[in-house]
Amino acid sequence: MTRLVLVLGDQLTPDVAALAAADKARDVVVMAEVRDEAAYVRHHPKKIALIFAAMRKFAARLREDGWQVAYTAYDDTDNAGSIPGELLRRAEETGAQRVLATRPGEWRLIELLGDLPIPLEQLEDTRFIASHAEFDAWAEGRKELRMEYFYREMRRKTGLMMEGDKPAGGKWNYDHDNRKPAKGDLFAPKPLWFDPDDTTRQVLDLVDANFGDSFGALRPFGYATDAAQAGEVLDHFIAHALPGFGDYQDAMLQSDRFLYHSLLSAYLNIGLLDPLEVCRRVEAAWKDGACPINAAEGFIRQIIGWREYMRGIYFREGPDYPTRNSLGHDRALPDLYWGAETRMNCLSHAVAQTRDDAYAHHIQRLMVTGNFALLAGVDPAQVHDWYLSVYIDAFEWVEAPNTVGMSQFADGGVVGSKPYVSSGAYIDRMSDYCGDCAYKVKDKTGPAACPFNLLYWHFLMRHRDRFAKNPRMAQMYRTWDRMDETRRDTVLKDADAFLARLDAKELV
Ligand code: FAD
Ligand code: DLZ
Ligand code: SF4
Repeated sequence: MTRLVLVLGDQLTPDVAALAAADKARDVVVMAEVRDEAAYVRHHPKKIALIFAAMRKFAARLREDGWQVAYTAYDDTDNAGSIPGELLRRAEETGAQRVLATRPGEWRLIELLGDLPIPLEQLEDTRFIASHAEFDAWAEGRKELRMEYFYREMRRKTGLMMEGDKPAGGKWNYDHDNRKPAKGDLFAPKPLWFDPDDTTRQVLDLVDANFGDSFGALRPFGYATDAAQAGEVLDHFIAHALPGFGDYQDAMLQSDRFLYHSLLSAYLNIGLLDPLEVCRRVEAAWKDGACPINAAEGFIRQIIGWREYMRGIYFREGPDYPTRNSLGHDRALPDLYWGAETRMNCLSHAVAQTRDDAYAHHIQRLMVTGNFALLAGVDPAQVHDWYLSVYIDAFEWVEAPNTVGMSQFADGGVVGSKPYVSSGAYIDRMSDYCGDCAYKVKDKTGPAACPFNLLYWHFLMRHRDRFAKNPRMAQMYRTWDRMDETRRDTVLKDADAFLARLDAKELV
């Protein structure tokens, strides 16, 4: 009996669970570019283009491998507009009475598939290092789910950078060496981009016609759209950027948007690259002496540590996770996130880069856009929506724990033991933004004071009851209490005035 085999836009891996369990001789693969997936948030046009182009090329590859593929293009006249709709249409067309699917990376779609009126089996996605059962077994009974301990389990499990049962070099974590600020003359390698091929050019025209009004520049488009190209990006990263990856991981520079980052997240997340293979390549480079230990360890930690940990949290915490709001924040997301003019140079740069490339690196996401939203008390659901929309690599299983958990502390401390907040001093130390800003990072009050300086104290005071006893934050409250009272009043008044201007949509 024929079955339908669903392959979603982020499941573009030849041995993804549903394909591995299917029978090429009798089953029909279903792939569909649909309105509901393209529009559940206002995706950046580059993200839609990447997914559609990569889907089309993956479908062609499956056909070459002998699979029967029922592919629906976005502008096909009989497109049902949703994944369940397309499955039902194809079931009727082929007479198939069962569906095999790899479990989607988002509760929304898992639930929709669960409601399908024909039998559908959702197989666990095996493209990860830890299964759900392994993560849950690790988490069970722990008071705190700290990434570092989970990461050590993953090192032991994979054997990556291990010498017997000890970490290579004697330390699990070399993060201490990874905090070098950027200097204007830092010579970083350029990322590898591709000229769009015929398939990609057709997709770009389609996206332009249908999503041209969304926030973000569609062209120039240089992302890899198949596994071979993504492999070239990996080779390029290892040869040119990996050696500097550790040292400058947290740095931000106006003249260089990518520094030593890999730009591999989108390719990993849609299935063009395998996370374990990527880590083995990086380990091999370190063993060959091609990069220092802090670079290799730092990179591998991001993938087998943070990436896997975030996925574990998302599925363990359940469907309500993205809606949590433990700090009760309710401010509307300021228009500057959608490109409205701002005098804050750090935000202006991070948003412009997001608009142009659908990319910003981790510290820009965490300590510039995320930090500002948290300090200003923005509704975390709106912040989550923004991150899910604008980044090329954004899928809810990884985006939500990073945004709702790590960045906005809206999960009440599941992911982080304290909120990631900082004044302008951190941004000044790690970037060259402040020198070119209309605000003065050294000013703590007054019309030119850096808004991060004002809002930092405002945040701490708003949430004093909650955080004053946190041992990692108590020092900040002592510093505040030692400040002159008039000065404290001025800081809070200036912060209130700034927030009022922000709410009134004045230029800030
Ligand atoms: P590199 O700096 O080169 O890092 C290497 C790889 O490590 C990345 O490709 C990625 O796969 C992995 N990685 C690094 N940090 C994390 C992390 N915190 N969580 C999971 N994986 C990590 N990452 C996404 O893949 N999708 C998202 O939607 C996403 N949303 C984020 C939202 C916020 C608020 C924050 C603070 C971080 C978010 N991240 C997300 C994590 C991180 O910022 C990106 O993975 C990274 O910037 C991607 O760029 P890169 O490939 O050049 O990464
Ligand atoms: C993100 C996305 C977009 C923009 N479009 C499609 C699509 O048309 N068809 C499809 O199968 N998948 C798409 N995706 C990816 C899905 O939204 C993704 O599988 C879920 O969000 C789960 O991670
Ligand atoms: Fe950002 Fe403040 Fe620095 Fe301006 S002074 S770039 S607002 S941190």
